[in-house]
Amino acid sequence: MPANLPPQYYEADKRFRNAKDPDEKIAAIQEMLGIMPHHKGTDKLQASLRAKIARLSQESERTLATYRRAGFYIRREGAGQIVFAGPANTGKSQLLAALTDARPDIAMYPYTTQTPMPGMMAYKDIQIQLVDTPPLGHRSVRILLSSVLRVADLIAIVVDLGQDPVYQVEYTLTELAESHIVPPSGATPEVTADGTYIRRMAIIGNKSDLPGAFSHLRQLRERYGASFPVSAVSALEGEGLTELASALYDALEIIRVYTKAPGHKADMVEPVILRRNATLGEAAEAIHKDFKRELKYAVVWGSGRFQGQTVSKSHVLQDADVVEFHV
Ligand SMILES: Nc1nc2c(ncn2[C@@H]2O[C@H](COP(=O)(O)OP(=O)(O)O)[C@@H](O)[C@H]2O)c(=O)[nH]1
Ligand SMILES: [Mg+2]
Repeated sequence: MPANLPPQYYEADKRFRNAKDPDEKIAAIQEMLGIMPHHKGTDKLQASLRAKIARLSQESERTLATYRRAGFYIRREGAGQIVFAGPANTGKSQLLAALTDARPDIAMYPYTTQTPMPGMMAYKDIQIQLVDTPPLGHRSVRILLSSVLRVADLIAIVVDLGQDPVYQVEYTLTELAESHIVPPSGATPEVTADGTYIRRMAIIGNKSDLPGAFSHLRQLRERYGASFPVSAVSALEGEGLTELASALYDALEIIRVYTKAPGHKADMVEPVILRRNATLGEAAEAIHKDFKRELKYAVVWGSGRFQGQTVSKSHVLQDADVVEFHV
């Protein structure tokens, strides 16, 4: 070990040794490489860390290939990926069928759904991917599903409003915590030091048509309303679906930005999807990684103080802005 490594290096090294899967290990090593001073004295260490990354990448690919074969890998499509989670029979599959063109099996008995199934939900002029999943509770399901849940943009906890809703949410949160997946609390990074995955979450109370649904919904809102968006729907009767789509879009915390070339009409068909509060510079980067550097300024219609305002890279964009880039 070369001397003079900063304390953060040893913290990252500890994370590496505690990491449970190859991707977490790779992230820790990359952090170590970033922290350590680069000079002759660290050449050997750098080379050995890079070799470790290469080996772990192969391992990670193999794991992913296994998941793909098993169907527990869902390719992300559209403006965001929302993964359903919850106990059996809460109507997750019915909800996917109601909101998308996907046709999952729906049945009165539990464990009808055995693998995750995606579908695309149209919202305004974009498509949001929804993923139906097998119910949590089985260790094998939990292990395989964790790879899907950990990368979701939003986890939608689906509960049955005909039954004790708080119990169902607590059960789901406990199951997710077993996979090291927790909701955000304050300003926290996506993956914390101890390998916990922080994922945004929303609660969907389904079966609003059943007796008792009204008071169960009130219980949900009282208990969780401050921490999560809570929606009520009946997937069976098609009640509340429009409001749900809009609540899910809001919970994704994304914006749509339309681009325009100077002298041309704006492309109002395919918006660029950005995180809420994204800047003009980030919009340019999303289009092409070198574009941010080349960009001089832009003209914005929508969020500017007046229409057609010239703005710089640090300008914060809003949903539905039209942006004309100048290089
Ligand atoms: N009353 C009522 N029943 C529903 C609703 N949504 C689903 N169900 C029924 O609940 C059962 C379980 O639905 P399913 O979608 O398979 O649940 P999953 O296990 O969460 O995927 C089926 O018999 C559905 O017809 C709803 O909104 N209202
Ligand atoms: Mg199902």
